[in-house]
Amino acid sequence: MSEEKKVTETQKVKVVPPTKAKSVNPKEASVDPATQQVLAKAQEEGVETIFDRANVMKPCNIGEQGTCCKMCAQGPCRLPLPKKGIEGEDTRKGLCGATPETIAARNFARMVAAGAAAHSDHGRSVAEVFLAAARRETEDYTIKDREKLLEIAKDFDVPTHVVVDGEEVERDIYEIAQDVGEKALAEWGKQEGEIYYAKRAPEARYELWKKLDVIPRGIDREIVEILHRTHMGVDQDYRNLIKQCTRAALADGWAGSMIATDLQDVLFGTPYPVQGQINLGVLKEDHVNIIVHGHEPLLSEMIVVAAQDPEMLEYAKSKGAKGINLAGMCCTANEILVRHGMPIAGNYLMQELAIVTGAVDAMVVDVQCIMENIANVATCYHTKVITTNPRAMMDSGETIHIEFDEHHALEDAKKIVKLAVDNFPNRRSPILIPKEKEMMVAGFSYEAIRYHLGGTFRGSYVPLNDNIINGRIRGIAGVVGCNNARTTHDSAHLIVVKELLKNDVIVLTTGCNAMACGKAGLLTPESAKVYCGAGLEEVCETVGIPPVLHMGACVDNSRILMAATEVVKAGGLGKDISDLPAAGSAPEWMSEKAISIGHYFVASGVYTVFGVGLPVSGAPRFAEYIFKELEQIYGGMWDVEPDPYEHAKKLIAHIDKKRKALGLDKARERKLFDMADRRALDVA
Ligand code: NFS
Ligand code: SF4
Repeated sequence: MSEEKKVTETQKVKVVPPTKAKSVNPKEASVDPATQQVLAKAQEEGVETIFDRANVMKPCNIGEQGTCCKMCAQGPCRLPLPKKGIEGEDTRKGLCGATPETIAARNFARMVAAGAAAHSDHGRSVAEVFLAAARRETEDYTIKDREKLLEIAKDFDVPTHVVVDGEEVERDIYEIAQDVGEKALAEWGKQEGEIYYAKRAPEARYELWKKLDVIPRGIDREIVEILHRTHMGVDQDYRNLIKQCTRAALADGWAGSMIATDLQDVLFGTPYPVQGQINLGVLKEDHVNIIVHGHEPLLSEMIVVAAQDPEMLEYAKSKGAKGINLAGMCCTANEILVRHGMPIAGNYLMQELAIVTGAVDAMVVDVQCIMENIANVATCYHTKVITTNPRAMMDSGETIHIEFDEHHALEDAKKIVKLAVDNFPNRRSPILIPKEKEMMVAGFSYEAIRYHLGGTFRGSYVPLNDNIINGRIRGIAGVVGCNNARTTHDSAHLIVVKELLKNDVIVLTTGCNAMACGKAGLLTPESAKVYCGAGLEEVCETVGIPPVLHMGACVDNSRILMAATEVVKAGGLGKDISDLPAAGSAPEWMSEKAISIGHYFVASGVYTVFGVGLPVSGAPRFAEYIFKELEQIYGGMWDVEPDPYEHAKKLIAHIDKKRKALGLDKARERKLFDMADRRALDVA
């Protein structure tokens, strides 16, 4: 591609400052002190953020119930619940006769499709880069984790050894990588059969999926089929629509996302515990600050390298900076944290605020969860917003597009770093970097958990299972997902997690929940003493792990599936994921990806509770189906609970139900104080 095409500067757009009356009280907007301070700065400087907009624009009541249909131009057909509720038969219908159930299920299915597509398209990009590396078409990427490659080769039926002169020898690692890369990439376009990784699930789960006929054939196919089925006048049975949701969601969790995770591990290294720092306090006034924001680690991995380049550092010094400081935002941040210990500036709702500090010289974005308004906010400061992915460009504000290409990734990365350095002398607004920054330990891949629990030679999940069986650990919760401007930033995340810890539930986390936990100091081994019940505290202290295990980005929810599978395989806790004393939660979800994740958790046998609200309330029979009937089918089901205390109670109640079914309730009774004792202990 020519230079002109690769670097484009778009038109400047005027930013409309908010009126005072619209501004939200920072203390009500977030529980994070750094967020509060910088939000106040934004308001003083007349810069509008999502927090202010959420204060003014309320969500649509009909969309919120899931019962607005715009699948064809005879609509939008709007079917809100009548104020006095439904008396007698529900006669609501769209023009074509679509019931609220059909409409809500179609809308739900499209969220699954979009979420699965987002994760999986990320996975596809990784597979493409992986294949380029395997074919040695690029020098910038290499095979870093041989062991992991050999392990996944088995799952793809790729031979790792050949017989030469009657002797078995290992194949060239790049040859293996090529075969794996080709088979992995083919998972997207496969039309029949089964995705390879379905067999990674516990046998009972695999057999159940087979019986239910929900094993994905190929990733793209299942997503496209949702789009077809939800077109006007196709699938009009919410149960049948959910069945297709299962195929697409499993194609996300057990293929698109899982392949992304695995191949990233092979290219960049499987995460093992590393120390890092988090919150806006990681920005440095006297350094060039670059924020990498979005989801794919492909380019940011190269920016990590470019930012440490001695020539670049010299160049930064020549511009008056002491060095180059690279920090992450959203899941790109998690990716470079878990592999390099790179600092994180904040989670989803803080992206505009990072710019408002006045100290960010460049914000580099790739795909997903990037608010369009960062481009407007950047025009009020000196920050350059750089888009890098051909799928994700911006019309707002004044952005620069430097397209990333794996064949000269490091060169692209250096160009970006240089641009940031050149921008350092242009800082013009007063700088406010809050002092808040917390230490954290992250990088608990399921391999790392195995290692930490059992040691190198005897790495195993058995000690974890033993502690669940003896009741020191009550159960496992995967608490994940976004921030949502409709709720107080981080508040529900922290309440849910702290309630779980207090009740001896160990927490696995990813995404923006992981960052909320990090900022609140929950990702350190020391936090066990402060927040955990006696049993969990003892285990964490003995093993030396935090009670909340940061497993990575949102595609790494696939690691949670694998960890759950390892727990099943270690024995003593049933035969399937649905037997485990475990539950899933997304207290502040907002993205369609969260719905896809939620559904693959459910279809994998996990009881999954969402906060905020789910757009199904306008369709009572559909809601009943996903909240109750799915349990009969999958052993897992959806639930929704906006109140974080109730939310945590529901998770714990489910864990106890499973303990009872396993005959483990007695073990816990001996261990537990009652709830009142525990409340008195709570220092949070
Ligand atoms: Ni997950 Fe990560 Fe955050 Fe939500 Fe967005 S960053 S992929 S979608 S908002 S957790
Ligand atoms: Fe209305 Fe049916 Fe068209 Fe939906 S598909 S907009 S319910 S007519």
